Amino acid sequence: MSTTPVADGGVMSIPADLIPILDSWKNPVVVGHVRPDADCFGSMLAMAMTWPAEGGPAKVSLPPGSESRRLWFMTEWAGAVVAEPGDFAAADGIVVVDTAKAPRCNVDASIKETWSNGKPIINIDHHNSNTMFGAINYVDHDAGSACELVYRVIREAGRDIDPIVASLLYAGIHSDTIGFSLPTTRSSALRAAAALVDCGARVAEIGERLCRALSESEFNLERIIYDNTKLVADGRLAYSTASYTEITEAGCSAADIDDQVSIPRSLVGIDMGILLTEGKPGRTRLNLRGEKGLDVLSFALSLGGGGHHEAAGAIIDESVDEAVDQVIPKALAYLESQGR
Ligand SMILES: [Mn+2]
Repeated sequence: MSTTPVADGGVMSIPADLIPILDSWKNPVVVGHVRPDADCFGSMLAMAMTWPAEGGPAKVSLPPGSESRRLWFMTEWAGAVVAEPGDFAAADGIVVVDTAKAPRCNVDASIKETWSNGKPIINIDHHNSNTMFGAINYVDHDAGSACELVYRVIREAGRDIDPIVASLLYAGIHSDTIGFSLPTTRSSALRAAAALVDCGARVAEIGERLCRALSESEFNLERIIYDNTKLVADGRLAYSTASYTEITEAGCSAADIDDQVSIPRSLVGIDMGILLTEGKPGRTRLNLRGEKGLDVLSFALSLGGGGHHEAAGAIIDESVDEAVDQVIPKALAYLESQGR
């Protein structure tokens, strides 16, 4: 059933069997990655709305801990129904979006080992580190977002795009390209966004909610991350940190860590930006960003993580201070090895 798509007209074509199989499923469940971001919510919810189950909406896997204060409006717009563990057993197939590898799938802890048992998986993603774990894989590394790929699939399938689906997809494209500002902003992303606006995407409201809607707690966390930012290696590396205590005292939790790596990253002239956040005591998440074409994916992979060439991440089972001591010297050595 596996298909190798080929480039066609500038974008990768959809595997021929993807849409017929999707259309044949009566009870799909849609899965995204742990700590879902706007691209993950948007691609999951748009899939679930466009390929509903028989007699009701398709179920989306958003186990406890998936709630993001800033992004939960997307699930409310979609009227999403959250999958229970039993829904996986009843599913005839599973759609996984925006997720590089099966262990990163956001499923309830009680079914962590069994959720995909024997079910065909359609894997729609844009991560360079995608392991092609699906029966059908539509993995386009050149796409700026998973939402752009879901948009292509919906279009190719000839299904309607109502203003809610349009808004969800637009939000994901906007967010994963950081407001159409990253090198991943290809013309196909802009064309998809334009078409979604024509379908009724709520551009201004999404801009407001994604870019200008910080709670006071999130603002306080940003203040801490600004304050903790350090510029080292003659300005080639900027990094910042938030310890578990700082995160919780700001009134935030691990679910509020989203794209705050853009704070150290915003310094001019850097090659790499890193954010280290201790969402749980003794467990530190790294967000890595490469500038001027620096590939941070191979660095992330060397730390057991994954992602995209210019945006990647990893988890270190250490406190944030320990993680800084371990990671920053390795990051400096990595920069050297890349001739930076
Ligand atoms: Mn994405």
